[in-house]
Amino acid sequence: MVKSFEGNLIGKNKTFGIVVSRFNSFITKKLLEGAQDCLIRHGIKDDDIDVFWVPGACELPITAMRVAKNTKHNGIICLGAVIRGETPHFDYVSSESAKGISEVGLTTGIPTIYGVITTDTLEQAIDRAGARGGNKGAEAALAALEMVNLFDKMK
Ligand code: INI
Repeated sequence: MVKSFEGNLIGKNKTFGIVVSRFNSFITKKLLEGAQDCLIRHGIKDDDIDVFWVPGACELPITAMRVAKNTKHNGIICLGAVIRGETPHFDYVSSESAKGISEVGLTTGIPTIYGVITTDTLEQAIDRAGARGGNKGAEAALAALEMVNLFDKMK
């Protein structure tokens, strides 16, 4: 018989670290609100969420790695906003943060979720931070919950 494994979205007794970039904080604060709200509505206690602020998306990976090494958290959510209209090194910042965040998950085994908005314009970023395009922070929190629960089932 085929065995199928899937994570549910139950947050009870789980702890999460959220690493969030201060760059474009007008957007990232909305992502953080979305992520926290989503975690709390899925049963995670306030005290079981730690938030770590960093200067920009480039600092997300190293900080996520530090959080992962503390092993206190079941999952890590990285939040940032890279907007092409405002930076000539958009490609560098977005690809380095994506690669780095993925590496944290691969090397530590702790679900480390990429919740970085990469857009051409500020308007697109606003759309994805709680307006028409939903909230990428809440989506990242859901992915983190699912992965943590999936890994529990795989033990
Ligand atoms: N960091 C971001 O999070 N988003 C950006 O759009 C951005 N731009 O435009 O450059 C950005 N740059 C800062 C970078 O992440 C580092 O904090 C900085 O280079 C110091 O290491």
